Amino acid sequence: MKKKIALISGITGQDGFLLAKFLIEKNYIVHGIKRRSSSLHSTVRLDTIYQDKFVKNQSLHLHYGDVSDPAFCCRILKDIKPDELYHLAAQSHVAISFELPHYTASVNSLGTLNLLEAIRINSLEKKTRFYNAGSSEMYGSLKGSSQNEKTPFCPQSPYATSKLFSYWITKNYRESYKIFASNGILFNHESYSRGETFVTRKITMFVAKYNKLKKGTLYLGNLSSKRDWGFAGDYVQGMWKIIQHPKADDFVLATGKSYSVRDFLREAFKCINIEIVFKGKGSKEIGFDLKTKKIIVKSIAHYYRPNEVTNLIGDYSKAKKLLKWKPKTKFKALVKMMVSSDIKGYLQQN
Ligand code: NAP
Ligand code: G4F
Repeated sequence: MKKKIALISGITGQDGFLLAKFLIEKNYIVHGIKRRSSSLHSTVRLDTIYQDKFVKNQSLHLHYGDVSDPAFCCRILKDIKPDELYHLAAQSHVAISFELPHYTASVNSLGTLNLLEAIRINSLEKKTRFYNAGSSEMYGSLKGSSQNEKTPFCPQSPYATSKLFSYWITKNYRESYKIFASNGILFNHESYSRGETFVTRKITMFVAKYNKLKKGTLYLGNLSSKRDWGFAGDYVQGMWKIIQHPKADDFVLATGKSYSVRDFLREAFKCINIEIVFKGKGSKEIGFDLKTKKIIVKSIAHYYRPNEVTNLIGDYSKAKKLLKWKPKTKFKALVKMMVSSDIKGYLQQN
């Protein structure tokens, strides 16, 4: 049987890597867009699945490109003509979007438009199924008990606002040009491959270092903010299921439970047998080791955002019903998986 061809924008990121791995295991030929970088570091996640480009019959092919370049988007779609296009490329850091709002909008909003236009210009409306990486950040802070596909959006950052354009233009091209274009509205999902400056990975990497050195301070922002944290491995399967669904549509993927940054810290330090307790409020809060009384965590104003989404909880019942998708990994198992992986990584490198 002819192998399916997938194109992934953002293949060098957490989700791109995990999705590529998943699709290769499903016997796809995977093409990915990578940005030119001055070092090899940006493709480090892909090292385990990449073979030299001169090896015959390989499943993974990388192409230099940038989604903010419309000519490139047109050319790659013309050359690859993918059955499935997973658009994951983004300036995905919410705090950085306040520092780089224009850049964030141009990559996240226009990048999506460039790829949708490339499908249309190359007359691939009937051939290429399009997945857009929408975000729970589009909702803003939780008002009711949970957020689903019908909850009104109320973006609270340049990142969330840029993702809303991306969400609506995907819907618009679905309705106007009959492109199979679906939005995933994904709540936070983490893994051992999570970017090092997102809060979960920042914590687990610190815990791994502290486990060995027994010293140092972790500086963080708002410890009270709550997120619905799932495992990225479960979510890339959800992306694939969204694209396999007979009809293009929008789906929330989440766990339905939320935990604070403080909860994450407690659980992560528990993995190295430290009971961490907290004292103080806001940017004066500290976390210390109950046994030794050493201060390990400090909340500082520097990491606070100009506007904060205080809580997010997703209702994934539509995905459960129509896609038969549900998250398999629970919060505690996720924290443990990330801490164990970082401990192993730290010990190998030091
Ligand atoms: P990530 O680790 O930050 O990866 C982002 C990817 O986009 C990287 O491969 C990056 O390349 C690439 N990229 C950035 N700007 C680009 C450009 N102009 N042209 C081409 N590629 C570009 O993000 P992630 O966690 O995997 O998330 C994947 C997508 O899902 C993003 O769109 C994110 O906004 C969205 N999302 C994520 C979550 C989550 O919790 N992880 C939740 C909801 C939605 P470099 O490696 O070169 O930087
Ligand atoms: O890990 P975060 O930076 O993730 P955030 O802002 O929720 O965004 C992630 O999830 C979104 C889905 O909801 C994605 F769309 C987006 O692309 C990204 O993947 O921050 C989580 C929480 C925030 O409330 C933040 O204020 O942790 C708080 N936090 C506290 N101290 C911190 C820190 N966040 C970071 N990055 N660094 C800190 O030192």
